[in-house]
Amino acid sequence: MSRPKFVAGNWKMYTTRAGAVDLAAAVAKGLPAGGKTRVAVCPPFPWLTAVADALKGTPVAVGAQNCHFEKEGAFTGETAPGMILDAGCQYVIIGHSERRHGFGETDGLLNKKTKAALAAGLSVIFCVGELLAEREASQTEKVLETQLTHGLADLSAAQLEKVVVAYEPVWAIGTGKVATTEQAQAAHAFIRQKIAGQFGEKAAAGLLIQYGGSVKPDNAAALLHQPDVDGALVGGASLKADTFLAIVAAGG
Ligand code: G2H
Repeated sequence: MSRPKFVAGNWKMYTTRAGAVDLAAAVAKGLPAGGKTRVAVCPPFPWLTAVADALKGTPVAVGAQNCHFEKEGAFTGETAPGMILDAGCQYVIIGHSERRHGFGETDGLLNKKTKAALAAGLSVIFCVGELLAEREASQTEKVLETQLTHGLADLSAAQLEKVVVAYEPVWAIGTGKVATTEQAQAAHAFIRQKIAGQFGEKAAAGLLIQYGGSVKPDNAAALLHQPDVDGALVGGASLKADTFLAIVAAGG
């Protein structure tokens, strides 16, 4: 099955309001003519509306980087999926390793967030990935299997159509150590096979699986041409329009 490529920029806790709007506008303006790669940017929460407004009428979608699992309530500092949708977003990133390992988010919590985001009408970029110690102990597949089994539990195959999986080996995030194309392809093929077991062959064949972890213009093309790599979740290199656009261009 031929799948579209999808490149998303995760701006993490960077940019000013003006910088975010300028970056979004520069990305939209610089999209390669005739390019088929789908593109999204995920700014910090306070800039979501401003960036969504700046991108109105362009093909660049907007995503948030996290959400709560309740529709509303006394949850100081949290943001409901419906609010993210209302701010003009189409996507939300759930389960980024910086949430899993920096904020103690568990598979059970991430499952609740995923279900709430989908119920609100958002698409989900669901992140999975192993720590260096887990890879060195040959636990990569076991970790991915557990994260997918529990994180995507109780979803239907129809709901999975609004889920993108991002494989982000934690040891490659922001470290400059990118997975080799062989390591990335092997993990992506494993994820697709696991999804086939969990949701069926059709769902697995249509699933977009992004690679994330030190993606840069000089390694993007090789990664994006792997048969099971359907795009990239880009951190550091998404903070400059020219480097992000070069990665988008590598997707075709
Ligand atoms: C992984 C990635 C974006 P970077 O966190 O999600 O960041 O490209 O900086 O490694």
